[in-house]
Amino acid sequence: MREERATTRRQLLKGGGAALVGLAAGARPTAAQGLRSTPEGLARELMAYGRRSRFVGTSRITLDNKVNMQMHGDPNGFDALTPLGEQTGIITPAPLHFISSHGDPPPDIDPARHRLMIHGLVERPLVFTLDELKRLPSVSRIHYIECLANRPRPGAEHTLETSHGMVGCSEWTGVPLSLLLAEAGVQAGARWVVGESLGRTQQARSFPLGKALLGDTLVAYGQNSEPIQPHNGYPLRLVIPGFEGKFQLKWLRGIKVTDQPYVTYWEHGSFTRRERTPLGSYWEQGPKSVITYPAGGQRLPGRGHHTIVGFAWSGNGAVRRVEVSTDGGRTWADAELEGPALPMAMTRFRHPWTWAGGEAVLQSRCTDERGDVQPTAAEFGDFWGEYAAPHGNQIQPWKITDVGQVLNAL
Ligand SMILES: Nc1nc2c(c(=O)[nH]1)N[C@H]1C(S)=C(S)[C@@H](COP(=O)(O)O)O[C@H]1N2
Ligand SMILES: [Mo]
Repeated sequence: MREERATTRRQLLKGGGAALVGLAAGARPTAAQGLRSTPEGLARELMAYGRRSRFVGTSRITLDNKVNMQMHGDPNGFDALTPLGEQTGIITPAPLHFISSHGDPPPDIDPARHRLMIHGLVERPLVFTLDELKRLPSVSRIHYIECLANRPRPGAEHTLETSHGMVGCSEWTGVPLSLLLAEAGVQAGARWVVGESLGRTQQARSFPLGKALLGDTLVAYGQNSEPIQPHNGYPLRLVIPGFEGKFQLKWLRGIKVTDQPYVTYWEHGSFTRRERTPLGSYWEQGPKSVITYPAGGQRLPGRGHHTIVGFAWSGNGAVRRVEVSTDGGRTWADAELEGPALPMAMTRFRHPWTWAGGEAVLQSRCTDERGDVQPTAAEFGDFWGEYAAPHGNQIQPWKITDVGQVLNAL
């Protein structure tokens, strides 16, 4: 077997171009491809639709139903975490974007048969096919989506991903909801919008009409220049920049304009607090940041120079400033923002640091363009009380132990 491969490779080296050789050298036929797939065959195959090098194994961290039950009271969900520690730019690759789905596997929607209905308190109820939507003027915008369950937990031995992995950032392409509503004509007295989705549990959520009319809410069909992936809402989803993820319905099939919020099953059951109505919801997420290296679950390879890196984002707009403390919060220094700081998008920061050995506590603090500052866990607790908190944007301190292990310091 080994000799066979060596021969093929030698033959390839004789005949092939440099690019082809590069690909083939890293490619080994998998069981599924069987013996028919020669290195050349595989190289050709990957020219049609690429695949990662076999040396790259980054994947989402999938959560089992027990965790789902604890987090959402949902035994039938599908949840998976973004491998944030591996993300090197502001865009989360679609196959690695976190998943938070309740009660539903992704429905198998035939795009040719899918319809979006705009109805309720409108002058002209409208039904769109996907092709019709795609003929309308589209916009592409980079926005994060974050689940409200994403937060550090005091006393928990969580890793970067189990505390902060329910956020992802994509370039979303679609039609502004404001445009569709203008076509339909919103009636006087309309105040709310109810998004309606397909799927086994046919979930619906209410959000204020004002947000829909701002122009930044999208009925999206594209994610990072491809059709949205099934787990993230294929073929249509709502993208409501800066709002908690729960509102951003996947497998969207209806937009109903109403005069008051609905209290749908999921709004009553697991997504609102105290009041147990959509009015007890929280909307924009506050400024937030987290250091992704060195971060919980990692281990420093040795003393000396390291570059602290992380992400910041805010539901209020763009990130204006990120500060980093390497001494447990006694002193803070401005981190460098890397690349564009876009509104309601993940923004990358970095800060040089020398680990002299011994214990240290690292943390980051975000200030957004509205001037809001990310709270400490203590400030956060004072404000929200004992109650399982919304947004979860408190500062995450990471403790470096004297052997370089990184732990949750809360
Ligand atoms: N139809 C439907 N839409 C949904 C959900 C769902 O369970 N069903 N989950 C919501 C929640 S709680 C979150 S956090 C986001 C997550 O989006 P993602 O799975 O694409 O990351 O989708 C929202 N949209
Ligand atoms: Mo969520």
